[in-house]
Amino acid sequence: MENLDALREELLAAVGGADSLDALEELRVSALGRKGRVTELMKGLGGLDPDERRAAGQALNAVKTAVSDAIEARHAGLADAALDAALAADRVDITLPVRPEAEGRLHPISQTFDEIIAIFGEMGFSVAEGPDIEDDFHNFTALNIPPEHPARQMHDTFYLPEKDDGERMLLRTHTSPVQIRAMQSTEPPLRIIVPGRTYRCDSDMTHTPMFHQVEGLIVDETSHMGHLKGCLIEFCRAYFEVDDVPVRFRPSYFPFTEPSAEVDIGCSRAGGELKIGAGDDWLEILGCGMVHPKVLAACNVDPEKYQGFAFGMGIERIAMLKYGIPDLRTFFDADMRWLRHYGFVPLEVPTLLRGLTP
Ligand code: 2NM
Repeated sequence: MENLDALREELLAAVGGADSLDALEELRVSALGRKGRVTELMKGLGGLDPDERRAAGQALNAVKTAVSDAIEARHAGLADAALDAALAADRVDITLPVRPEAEGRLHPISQTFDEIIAIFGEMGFSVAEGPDIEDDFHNFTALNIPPEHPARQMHDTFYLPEKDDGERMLLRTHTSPVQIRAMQSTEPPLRIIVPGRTYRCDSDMTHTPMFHQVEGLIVDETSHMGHLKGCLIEFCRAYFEVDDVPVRFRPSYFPFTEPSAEVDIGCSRAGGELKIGAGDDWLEILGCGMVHPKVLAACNVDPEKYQGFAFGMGIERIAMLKYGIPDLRTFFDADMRWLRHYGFVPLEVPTLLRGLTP
C-alpha cells in the first residue's frame, strides 16, 4: 500500500492550491471520482488479507473523508469569492445621470393623465378603470339617457354587430359607465376618478373618433355643490399652475346630473396669444353637477340617504390649452418630431410637491 500520509498531504495541498471552481472539480474527479486515485486504492483492498484489509480500509476512508471535507470547504470559499467578484463587476451607480442617448418621451396625453391623477390623488380620490366595450345599460340607461336621446343615435355611437341574443354592445361614449359599475359594486362612500379612452363617431378638425376623458365621482351622505366647487377650483389652480386663475360656474344641462354646470377659466387673447389666468375672456374646460337621484337609484344606491357630485373633462382639450398644442389631429399622428417637441421625459414624474411639470 502506498504511503497514505504522503497521499493525504499531497491531495490537501492540491485542494488548497486550487484557484477556481473548475480546477477544484478536476481535482475532485482525479482523487475521488470513479477512476480517482483514492477510489483505485479502495478497489485494491480486495487483494489483502482480512486484518490488513480492515486497517488499510479505515486509513483510506480517513484520507477520503479528509480530502472530501477539504474540497467542500474550498468549494464554499471559491463560490463566495466568485459571487463577490460578479457583484463587484455588475455594480451600478444609480446616482449617475440617465445616459444622454435615452430619447424616449411620454405622450402629452399620458403626461396629462398623470398630472390629473396626482392632483386628485392628493385630494383622496383613487383611480378606477373599466371596459372600452360596454352595454347599453351602463353607457346610457343607468345614466338617465332615454332611448330617444340624440347621443344614442347611430351616427354618434359605435355599435358592435348584434349578438345571438339580439343585444348590441357599443364602444363607450364617455367613461361614466365605469362610475356606474363602481356604484353598483361598492357601498358608499365612494371617491374615484376614471381616466380612459372614449369613442364617438365624429371626425373633423376638432373631433377624433377616439379621444380621452377623465371623469370623477364622489358619493357620500353630505357632499354638496359647495364641495363640488371647491374641489374643481382647486383642481383648476393646480392643473394650470396659476394660483389666482379665475374660475366660473355656468348653469348647464346633463341628463345624469341635477343641477349641472360647466366650468370656465379666465384667459386673455391679447395679441392673438392665449394666456391662461387674468383677462377678460373665458375658456370652457369641464362639466359637472350633483349626481341625478335617478342615476343613484339605477345603481341601487338609496337617493334618500346618499348624494354626490360628478365631473368630466376632455384630455386632449386641456392638454392643448396647457401646453400650447394648436392642432388636435397631431395627437394621433405618431410623428417622432412632434413627440420630441411636445413629449415629456419619463423619469420626471408629476407630483404636487415638486411641481407637476419639469
Ligand atoms: C360630465 C359632466 C357631469 C358624470 C356623471 C357621472 C355619474 F356616473 F356619476 F353619473 N359620471 N360622470 C358627469 C357629470 C360627467 O362630463 C362632462
